Amino acid sequence: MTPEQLIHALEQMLLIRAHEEATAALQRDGRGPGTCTAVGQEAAAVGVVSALSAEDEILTNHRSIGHLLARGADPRRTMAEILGRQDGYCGGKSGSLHISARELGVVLTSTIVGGELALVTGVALARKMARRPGIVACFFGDGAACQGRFHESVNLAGVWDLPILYVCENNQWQAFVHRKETMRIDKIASRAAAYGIEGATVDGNDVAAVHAAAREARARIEATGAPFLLEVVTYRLRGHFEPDDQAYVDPAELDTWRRRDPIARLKDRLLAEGHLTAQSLTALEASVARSIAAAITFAEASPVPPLRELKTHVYA
Ligand SMILES: Cc1ncc(C[n+]2csc(CCOP(=O)(O)OP(=O)(O)O)c2C)c(N)n1
Repeated sequence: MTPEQLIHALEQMLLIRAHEEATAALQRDGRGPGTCTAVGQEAAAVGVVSALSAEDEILTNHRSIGHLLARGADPRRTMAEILGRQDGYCGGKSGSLHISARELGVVLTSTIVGGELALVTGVALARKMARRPGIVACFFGDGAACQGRFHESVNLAGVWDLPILYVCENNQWQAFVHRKETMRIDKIASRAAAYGIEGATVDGNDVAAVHAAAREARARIEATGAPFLLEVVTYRLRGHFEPDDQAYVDPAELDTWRRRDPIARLKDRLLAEGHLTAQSLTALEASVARSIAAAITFAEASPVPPLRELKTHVYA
C-alpha cells in the first residue's frame, strides 16, 4: 500500500473503532441495543475490503460493521440501522445483526453462525452462470470454520470452481469459548488442502499485510477460477457482545493482544516513516470523532419505522 492508501486505511480503521465504541456506549447509556463489536479486528476488515473491486460482492457475519464501513457505508445510516430507525440501510428492521446494503455489494449479514457460508455458494454460482466479472468475499469466524456448513461450502465451491474468497477472521474466540477448545490445528488455512484449493494465513493486525494477501488471493481466484481460503489471524478485544465483562478471558492473553492493536501499530508506522505528524494525526482523529457524533445525532433524530412497515420486506 502507498503512504496515501495507508493513511486512508488508518482513517477507516479509526472510524470503525469509534463506531463500535459509540454503539457500546449507547448500549451502556440505555440508548441503544447490545451489539457484537469487532474492536481489534479493524485491519482485517479494511485490509481485505480495500483489496476488492467495485463489482465484487460481500457476505458477512454478526461482526459486520467494519466490513460495511470499509466498503464505504455511510456511518449515519449504519448507526440509524443499529438504533432501529427508518433511515438505516434496511429501514431500521435489521438492527446490527442482519444489515444488507445492495448498493455497496454487501449482500447480507448472517447471524446464523456460518449462514453466509451456506449462501455464498449460491451467490457465486449465480455470478458464474451470468458470466459477471468479479468475485464474492465471504467473512466468517473461526467458530464457523468448525461447523458442517464450512465443509459443505468449501468442498462444493472447490468442485464447481466458484469465485469465492473465503475470509476466516480467526479472532481466537467463539462467543465465550476459546478457539483452542474446538480445534487441534493452529492454522485454519491448512484446511484448504483438504478441498484441493489454495489457502494462506496472514497477520490480521497488520493492515498492509492483510491487503497484500487479499490482493494476491483475489488475483489467484481470477487466474485459476477456483476459490481461496484466507485466514486472517487477529483478536476480539471486546466481549462477545455488549455488555460482556470478559471475566472468562485470560488477562495475560488479552494484554498481549492489546499490545498488538492494529490501529496503534499503523499509527506508529506512519509516524515513524514521517507520513503523519502528531498534529495531522490529531486532526484525523478529531474528524472521525465529529463523523461519529454526527452519525449519532442523525440516527437519534430518525423516526422508528411506522407500524405499516411491519409486514413489508418479509416473506410471510
Ligand atoms: C448456528 C448458530 N449457533 C450458535 C449461535 C450463537 N452464536 C452467535 S455468535 C457465536 C460465536 C461464533 O464464533 P465465530 O464464528 O468464531 O465468530 P466470532 O463471534 O468470533 O466473530 C455463537 C455461538 C448462532 N448465532 N448461530
